[in-house]
Amino acid sequence: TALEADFRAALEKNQFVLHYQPQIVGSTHLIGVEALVRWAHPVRQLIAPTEFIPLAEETGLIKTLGLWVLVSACQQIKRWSTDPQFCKLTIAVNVSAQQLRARNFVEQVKHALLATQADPTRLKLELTESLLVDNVQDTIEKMHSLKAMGVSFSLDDFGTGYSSLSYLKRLPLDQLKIDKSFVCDVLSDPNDAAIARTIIALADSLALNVIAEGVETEMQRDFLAHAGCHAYQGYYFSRPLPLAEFEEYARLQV
Ligand code: G
Ligand code: G
Ligand code: NA
Ligand code: MN
Repeated sequence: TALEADFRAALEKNQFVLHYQPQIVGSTHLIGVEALVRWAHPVRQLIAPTEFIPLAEETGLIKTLGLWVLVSACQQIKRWSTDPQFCKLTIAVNVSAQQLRARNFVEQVKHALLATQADPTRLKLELTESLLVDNVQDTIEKMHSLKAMGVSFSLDDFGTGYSSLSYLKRLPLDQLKIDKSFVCDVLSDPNDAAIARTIIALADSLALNVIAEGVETEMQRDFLAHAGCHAYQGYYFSRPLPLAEFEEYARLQV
């Protein structure tokens, strides 16, 4: 298709950019960002990932794009490392199933870290549950290799997939991320409220930290805080921002 040809060309021409969405603890304490990719198409407006990630998955080009995202995030970690305002931030990167399953995934991450000289403890990889359903043993081994370097792991969209609790126990995770579909109606839907509370309690029992995504209002934040979740990401704090705007946002936090 035309879009596919465009997309291949875009990978060669480096037409992608990362936006950064703040992750906050408490009321204002900035602890990190999630990196979210956008396609800076020369003719169209900035294209959202929902428009090209499915295509990238179908064509396998997600592996090339994913590597670009990883290296770019590591470059940013390195750039921030000399600035006292930014050097403690983590960057969370989304990892697709195809990327993780690649035989050389661990090598790719190591290479990205070494080539950019980024501090591995600033890199967080976001996995989704669907990704953990098959090849669990392989996933666990890869996670252990990367954790040995200092990389951390978050389980994205938690509660929406099919992973069983027995896998959860075996995976060397650091964080559960409460999916935004539960946060959205947490104040009005008792089921969503119960699910959010249960995920927070589960994280607590497994000694994992927990972050809620899709937090849009102060009342949602307060509900979550009351339930024991103290890390948040969402429009209430900020939408995903281009680098310069994110840096300006961060400077205003102190
Ligand atoms: O960024 P947005 O805010 O529109 O993201 C939409 C979807 O695209 C989300 O599900 C997000 O996880 C996914 N996405 C954004 N950036 C990346 C990326 O770098 N890699 C992968 N695999 N998915 C991404
Ligand atoms: O799928 P994943 O969890 O990786 O992607 C996060 C997605 O959620 C991105 O598309 C991001 O733009 C979006 N997002 C971030 N904050 C909010 C929010 O407060 N509300 C909603 N509806 N979406 C959000
Ligand atoms: Na994510
Ligand atoms: Mn998510």
